[in-house]
Amino acid sequence: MIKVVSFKICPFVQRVTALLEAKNMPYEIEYINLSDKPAWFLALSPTGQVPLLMTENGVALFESDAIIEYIEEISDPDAENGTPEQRAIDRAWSYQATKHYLVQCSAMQSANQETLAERSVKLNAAFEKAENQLGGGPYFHGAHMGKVDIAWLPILHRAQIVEKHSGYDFLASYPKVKAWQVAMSSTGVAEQSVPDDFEQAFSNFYLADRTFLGRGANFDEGPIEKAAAAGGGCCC
Ligand SMILES: N[C@@H](CCC(=O)N[C@@H](CS)C(=O)NCC(=O)O)C(=O)O
Repeated sequence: MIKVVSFKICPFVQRVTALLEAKNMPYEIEYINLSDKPAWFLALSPTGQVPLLMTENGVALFESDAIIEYIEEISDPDAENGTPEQRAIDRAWSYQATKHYLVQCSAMQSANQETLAERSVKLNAAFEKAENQLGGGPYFHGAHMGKVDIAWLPILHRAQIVEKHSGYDFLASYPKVKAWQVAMSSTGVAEQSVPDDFEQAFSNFYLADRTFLGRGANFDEGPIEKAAAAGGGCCC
Protein backbone atom coordinates (compact mmCIF):
# COMPACT_ATOMS: atom_id res chain seq x y z
CA MET A 1 0.00 0.00 0.00
CA ILE A 2 1.08 3.58 -0.63
CA LYS A 3 2.50 5.33 2.42
CA VAL A 4 2.52 9.07 3.03
CA VAL A 5 5.05 10.54 5.43
CA SER A 6 3.39 13.52 6.97
CA PHE A 7 3.40 16.40 9.38
CA LYS A 8 -0.05 17.03 10.81
CA ILE A 9 -0.63 20.63 9.80
CA CYS A 10 1.34 20.76 6.53
CA PRO A 11 -0.79 22.08 3.64
CA PHE A 12 1.38 20.35 1.02
CA VAL A 13 0.66 17.01 2.69
CA GLN A 14 -3.04 17.82 2.87
CA ARG A 15 -3.17 18.39 -0.88
CA VAL A 16 -1.80 14.86 -1.37
CA THR A 17 -4.06 13.16 1.20
CA ALA A 18 -7.09 15.08 -0.13
CA LEU A 19 -6.43 13.70 -3.61
CA LEU A 20 -6.05 10.17 -2.24
CA GLU A 21 -9.30 10.58 -0.28
CA ALA A 22 -11.17 12.05 -3.25
CA LYS A 23 -10.05 9.09 -5.35
CA ASN A 24 -10.83 6.59 -2.57
CA MET A 25 -7.31 5.25 -2.77
CA PRO A 26 -6.11 3.39 0.34
CA TYR A 27 -2.92 4.64 1.98
CA GLU A 28 -1.00 4.45 5.22
CA ILE A 29 0.21 7.57 6.94
CA GLU A 30 3.15 8.13 9.24
CA TYR A 31 3.63 11.39 11.09
CA ILE A 32 7.09 12.66 11.86
CA ASN A 33 8.39 15.47 13.97
CA LEU A 34 9.94 18.03 11.64
CA SER A 35 12.03 19.52 14.41
CA ASP A 36 13.58 16.10 15.04
CA LYS A 37 13.52 14.32 11.69
CA PRO A 38 14.16 10.58 11.92
CA ALA A 39 17.28 9.23 10.24
CA TRP A 40 15.25 6.86 7.99
CA PHE A 41 13.31 9.87 6.66
CA LEU A 42 16.44 11.92 5.97
CA ALA A 43 17.93 8.94 4.16
CA LEU A 44 14.88 8.75 1.87
CA SER A 45 14.03 12.41 1.33
CA PRO A 46 16.42 14.50 -0.80
CA THR A 47 14.85 17.72 0.50
CA GLY A 48 14.11 16.68 4.08
CA GLN A 49 10.55 17.88 3.52
CA VAL A 50 7.13 16.31 3.74
CA PRO A 51 5.15 15.06 1.94
CA LEU A 52 7.15 11.99 1.05
CA LEU A 53 5.28 9.17 -0.65
CA MET A 54 6.48 5.59 -0.65
CA THR A 55 5.08 3.75 -3.65
CA GLU A 56 4.00 0.11 -3.53
CA ASN A 57 7.32 -0.67 -5.21
CA GLY A 58 9.16 0.93 -2.29
CA VAL A 59 10.26 4.02 -4.22
CA ALA A 60 10.35 7.31 -2.31
CA LEU A 61 8.72 10.24 -4.11
CA PHE A 62 9.12 13.82 -2.98
CA GLU A 63 7.75 17.28 -3.95
CA SER A 64 3.97 17.48 -3.76
CA ASP A 65 3.54 18.51 -7.43
CA ALA A 66 5.35 15.36 -8.56
CA ILE A 67 3.43 13.21 -6.07
CA ILE A 68 0.10 14.61 -7.29
CA GLU A 69 0.97 13.79 -10.90
CA TYR A 70 2.05 10.28 -9.86
CA ILE A 71 -1.27 9.68 -8.06
CA GLU A 72 -3.20 10.98 -11.08
CA GLU A 73 -1.27 8.63 -13.36
CA ILE A 74 -1.59 5.46 -11.30
CA SER A 75 -5.23 6.04 -10.38
CA ASP A 76 -6.39 6.47 -13.94
CA PRO A 77 -3.59 5.72 -16.42
CA ASP A 78 -5.88 5.84 -19.44
CA ALA A 79 -7.69 9.03 -18.54
CA GLU A 80 -7.36 11.77 -21.08
CA ASN A 81 -8.28 14.50 -18.58
CA GLY A 82 -8.91 17.06 -21.29
CA THR A 83 -6.63 18.51 -23.93
CA PRO A 84 -2.96 19.35 -23.30
CA GLU A 85 -4.03 23.00 -23.12
CA GLN A 86 -6.67 22.19 -20.50
CA ARG A 87 -4.16 20.23 -18.45
CA ALA A 88 -1.69 23.12 -18.61
CA ILE A 89 -4.39 25.55 -17.51
CA ASP A 90 -5.33 23.27 -14.61
CA ARG A 91 -1.72 23.05 -13.52
CA ALA A 92 -1.46 26.84 -13.66
CA TRP A 93 -4.59 27.33 -11.52
CA SER A 94 -3.34 24.68 -9.10
CA TYR A 95 -0.07 26.57 -8.88
CA GLN A 96 -1.98 29.73 -8.00
CA ALA A 97 -3.06 27.86 -4.86
CA THR A 98 0.13 26.05 -3.90
CA LYS A 99 2.33 29.12 -4.20
CA HIS A 100 0.10 30.74 -1.59
CA TYR A 101 0.16 27.95 1.02
CA LEU A 102 3.09 29.52 2.84
CA VAL A 103 1.67 33.00 2.30
CA GLN A 104 -1.48 31.96 4.14
CA CYS A 105 0.60 30.28 6.88
CA SER A 106 2.50 33.52 7.33
CA ALA A 107 -0.67 35.67 7.35
CA MET A 108 -2.30 33.44 9.95
CA GLN A 109 0.73 33.89 12.20
CA SER A 110 0.47 37.69 12.15
CA ALA A 111 0.94 39.28 15.54
CA ASN A 112 -1.33 42.21 14.88
CA GLN A 113 -3.85 43.72 12.52
CA GLU A 114 -1.27 45.67 10.48
CA THR A 115 0.86 42.61 9.88
CA LEU A 116 -2.17 40.58 8.88
CA ALA A 117 -3.11 43.27 6.34
CA GLU A 118 0.45 43.35 4.93
CA ARG A 119 0.71 39.58 4.70
CA SER A 120 -2.75 39.23 3.16
CA VAL A 121 -2.03 41.38 0.10
CA LYS A 122 -0.76 38.52 -2.09
CA LEU A 123 -3.33 36.10 -0.71
CA ASN A 124 -6.13 38.53 -1.51
CA ALA A 125 -4.79 38.94 -5.04
CA ALA A 126 -4.98 35.17 -5.46
CA PHE A 127 -8.55 35.10 -4.15
CA GLU A 128 -9.44 37.93 -6.51
CA LYS A 129 -8.07 35.96 -9.49
CA ALA A 130 -10.04 32.88 -8.43
CA GLU A 131 -13.17 34.99 -7.92
CA ASN A 132 -12.89 36.29 -11.49
CA GLN A 133 -12.32 32.82 -12.87
CA LEU A 134 -15.00 30.86 -11.03
CA GLY A 135 -18.22 30.24 -12.91
CA GLY A 136 -21.53 29.06 -11.52
CA GLY A 137 -19.87 26.40 -9.35
CA PRO A 138 -20.11 24.49 -7.23
CA TYR A 139 -16.55 23.49 -8.21
CA PHE A 140 -13.82 25.16 -10.23
CA HIS A 141 -14.92 23.58 -13.49
CA GLY A 142 -18.59 23.23 -12.58
CA ALA A 143 -20.26 20.01 -11.54
CA HIS A 144 -17.27 17.84 -10.69
CA MET A 145 -14.51 18.23 -8.15
CA GLY A 146 -11.13 18.07 -9.90
CA LYS A 147 -7.44 18.70 -9.42
CA VAL A 148 -7.73 22.49 -9.20
CA ASP A 149 -10.27 22.10 -6.39
CA ILE A 150 -7.93 19.75 -4.54
CA ALA A 151 -5.03 22.20 -4.85
CA TRP A 152 -7.14 24.98 -3.30
CA LEU A 153 -8.64 22.74 -0.61
CA PRO A 154 -5.95 23.31 2.06
CA ILE A 155 -6.32 27.10 1.75
CA LEU A 156 -10.13 27.01 1.82
CA HIS A 157 -10.17 24.54 4.73
CA ARG A 158 -7.77 26.63 6.79
CA ALA A 159 -9.77 29.79 6.10
CA GLN A 160 -12.87 27.98 7.34
CA ILE A 161 -11.23 26.95 10.62
CA VAL A 162 -9.88 30.46 11.14
CA GLU A 163 -13.36 31.92 10.66
CA LYS A 164 -14.90 29.38 13.05
CA HIS A 165 -12.43 30.18 15.81
CA SER A 166 -11.81 33.89 15.34
CA GLY A 167 -14.74 35.23 13.32
CA TYR A 168 -12.24 36.56 10.75
CA ASP A 169 -13.16 35.61 7.20
CA PHE A 170 -10.34 35.68 4.66
CA LEU A 171 -12.99 35.26 1.96
CA ALA A 172 -15.42 37.98 3.03
CA SER A 173 -14.89 39.99 -0.16
CA TYR A 174 -15.02 37.02 -2.52
CA PRO A 175 -18.55 35.58 -2.71
CA LYS A 176 -17.79 33.00 -5.39
CA VAL A 177 -14.72 31.75 -3.55
CA LYS A 178 -16.83 31.64 -0.39
CA ALA A 179 -19.47 29.51 -2.14
CA TRP A 180 -16.65 27.29 -3.43
CA GLN A 181 -15.37 26.88 0.13
CA VAL A 182 -18.87 25.82 1.28
CA ALA A 183 -19.20 23.34 -1.59
CA MET A 184 -15.76 21.87 -0.91
CA SER A 185 -16.51 21.60 2.80
CA SER A 186 -19.74 19.72 2.15
CA THR A 187 -17.84 16.94 0.34
CA GLY A 188 -16.15 15.94 3.63
CA VAL A 189 -12.82 15.46 1.83
CA ALA A 190 -11.09 18.15 3.90
CA GLU A 191 -11.89 16.41 7.21
CA GLN A 192 -10.97 13.01 5.76
CA SER A 193 -7.61 14.32 4.60
CA VAL A 194 -6.39 15.35 8.06
CA PRO A 195 -5.95 13.56 11.40
CA ASP A 196 -8.73 13.66 14.00
CA ASP A 197 -6.86 16.19 16.10
CA PHE A 198 -6.03 18.46 13.15
CA GLU A 199 -8.20 21.37 14.26
CA GLN A 200 -6.64 21.29 17.72
CA ALA A 201 -3.09 21.04 16.40
CA PHE A 202 -3.77 23.78 13.84
CA SER A 203 -5.33 26.06 16.46
CA ASN A 204 -2.53 25.45 18.94
CA PHE A 205 -0.08 26.69 16.35
CA TYR A 206 -1.89 29.40 14.39
CA LEU A 207 -4.64 30.49 16.76
CA ALA A 208 -2.63 30.77 19.94
CA ASP A 209 -2.68 33.92 22.02
CA ARG A 210 0.45 35.20 20.24
CA THR A 211 -1.46 35.74 16.98
CA PHE A 212 -4.01 38.40 16.07
CA LEU A 213 -6.40 35.70 14.85
CA GLY A 214 -5.82 33.65 18.01
CA ARG A 215 -6.92 36.60 20.12
CA GLY A 216 -10.20 36.68 18.17
CA ALA A 217 -9.20 39.20 15.47
CA ASN A 218 -10.11 42.07 17.75
CA PHE A 219 -9.76 45.16 15.56
CA ASP A 220 -10.05 47.39 18.64
CA GLU A 221 -7.04 45.99 20.46
CA GLY A 222 -4.12 48.28 21.08
CA PRO A 223 -0.69 47.99 19.46
CA ILE A 224 1.05 44.66 19.99
CA GLU A 225 4.81 44.46 19.76
CA LYS A 226 5.62 42.40 16.69
CA ALA A 227 8.70 40.92 18.34
CA ALA A 228 6.68 39.73 21.32
CA ALA A 229 4.25 37.87 19.17
CA ALA A 230 4.20 35.70 16.11
CA GLY A 231 6.88 34.99 13.56
CA GLY A 232 6.24 34.71 9.86
CA GLY A 233 7.12 31.14 9.07
CA CYS A 234 5.01 28.16 8.24
CA CYS A 235 3.96 25.26 10.41
CA CYS A 236 7.51 24.03 10.57
N1 LIG B 1 7.96 22.23 -2.31
C1 LIG B 1 7.61 21.28 -1.27
C2 LIG B 1 7.26 22.05 -0.02
C3 LIG B 1 6.96 21.11 1.17
C4 LIG B 1 7.15 21.82 2.51
O1 LIG B 1 7.42 23.03 2.58
N2 LIG B 1 7.03 21.02 3.58
C5 LIG B 1 7.31 21.54 4.87
C6 LIG B 1 6.13 21.23 5.83
S1 LIG B 1 4.68 22.13 5.37
C7 LIG B 1 8.52 20.83 5.44
O2 LIG B 1 8.70 19.64 5.27
N3 LIG B 1 9.36 21.58 6.15
C8 LIG B 1 10.52 21.05 6.82
C9 LIG B 1 11.79 21.58 6.27
O3 LIG B 1 11.76 22.36 5.28
O4 LIG B 1 12.83 21.26 6.83
C10 LIG B 1 6.46 20.41 -1.74
O5 LIG B 1 5.65 20.89 -2.54
O6 LIG B 1 6.39 19.22 -1.36
